[in-house]
Amino acid sequence: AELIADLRRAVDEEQLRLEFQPIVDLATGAVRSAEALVRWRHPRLGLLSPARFLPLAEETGLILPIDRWVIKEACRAAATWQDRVPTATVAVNIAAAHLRRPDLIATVTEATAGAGLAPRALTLELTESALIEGSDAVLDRLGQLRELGIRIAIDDFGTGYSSLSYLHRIPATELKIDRSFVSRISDDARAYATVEMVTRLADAFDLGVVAEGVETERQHDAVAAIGCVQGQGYRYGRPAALAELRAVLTKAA
Ligand code: G
Ligand code: G
Ligand code: MN
Ligand code: NA
Repeated sequence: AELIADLRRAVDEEQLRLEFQPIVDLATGAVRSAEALVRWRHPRLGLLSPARFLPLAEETGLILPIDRWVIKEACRAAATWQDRVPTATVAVNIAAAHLRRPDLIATVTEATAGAGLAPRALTLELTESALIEGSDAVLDRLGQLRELGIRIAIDDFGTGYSSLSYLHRIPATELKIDRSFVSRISDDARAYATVEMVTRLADAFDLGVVAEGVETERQHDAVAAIGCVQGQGYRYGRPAALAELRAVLTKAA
């Protein structure tokens, strides 16, 4: 209960901060995008990871102001690296509760416009479980976001209860292959086949594809050999402060 009161103050008192994890082009190693991940610098408990406070935030509805803050800050951050790499994009995680809100569109367009960021430089990451409860209203909303140019990634792909048919309905621009498959890719033929299948699926649907949680050289070689286009994971960089991300962003050849 005390933590709830603290969390309520956290947004107002600027205790939240963002870290950015690079997403690389597997063929060239170039970093042209990053995922924003929220942390809470608690006055007494120190730096808390999302796992410590997001469940509470979702229960109490505080996830909405948190996500709004994250969207706004991520857009401002991305605007600062456009001079370096004009095509660079930033990805933010969006809670299921947010997807159900009609004002998501206003939140997103105000954030991009306010930061002077092109809508196509922002990717919203949605999990399959958030999408599966998607009503027609949610699908409409996603369609409107796409029309505005906002990119839509399906996060943790392969772990939800989705059927393949929903890929026909959701206007996604990319799939992020869950790290549970990538982490087993070197010693589990089924995990390998899953990554391969999702990569082919993404190609066939003309979607981008990101292998998540790449930690080792072997995992990198495997996802690259499969033809996965992008990768994310400790092999390429941990979530880090904005300045560090700026330093590794690489211009397109
Ligand atoms: O950074 P870390 O690995 O601890 O993140 C754990 C989880 O928290 C991830 O699943 C990620 O999607 C989620 N997460 C991180 N930042 C945000 C955020 O700003 N908003 C929401 N809704 N989820 C986030
Ligand atoms: O659910 P989502 O994909 O948004 O989660 C992203 C989370 O995964 C972040 O909290 C990040 O810290 C974590 N992460 C990123 N790369 C790696 C990795 O290589 N290994 C592990 N174990 N976790 C990772
Ligand atoms: Mn994510
Ligand atoms: Na993910």
